[in-house]
Amino acid sequence: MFTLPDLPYNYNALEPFIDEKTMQLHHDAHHAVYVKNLNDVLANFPDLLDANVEDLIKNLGKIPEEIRTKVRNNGGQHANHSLFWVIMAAPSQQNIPSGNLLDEINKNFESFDKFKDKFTSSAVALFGSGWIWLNVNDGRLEISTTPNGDSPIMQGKVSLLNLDVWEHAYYLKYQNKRKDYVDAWWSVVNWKEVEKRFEKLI
Ligand code: MN3
Repeated sequence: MFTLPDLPYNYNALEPFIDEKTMQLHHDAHHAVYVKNLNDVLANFPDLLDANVEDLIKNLGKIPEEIRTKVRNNGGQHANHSLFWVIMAAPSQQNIPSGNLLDEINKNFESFDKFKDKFTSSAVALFGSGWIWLNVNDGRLEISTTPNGDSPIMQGKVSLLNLDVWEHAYYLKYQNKRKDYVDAWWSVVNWKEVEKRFEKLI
């Protein structure tokens, strides 16, 4: 069975950038439902219920066709949110990455500010619901977007960082002002965790 991971901090830890009520609903209602739906759709497939969610969505071609779309949507969203919670943390002094990750960002995007601008514009430009990602693809860093619950894992990529731009992630506090949400979100990125994920790959 798949289980809803606990948040690694309190619901109000990301205030004032992301509000307590949004975090509570986002985790306890939205993410919980994706996990429940995934377990329900796999109820008759015990082998798949034992899988790791990342392996599950990496190999969608092996999922029986009649349940594939539901596994893609709910498995994708389970994996996406599980990453999203841990790459955020209470606002700290460390607002930018350091070490090897910063070097690599500078190499691929010229500077951290240019990286941030590009990521932010991708987030603002994405039509409808979806996610923005920082991936390692063929040994290089790239920014990508996915619609709905899709994940770069489905394309064989590894992600270091993601941002949820579904309206449920920001509507209570920011309404239609997605850019304000994205600008605020940079203050709660957990660069230590993102660096840790990068170090594991190199
Ligand atoms: Mn969400």
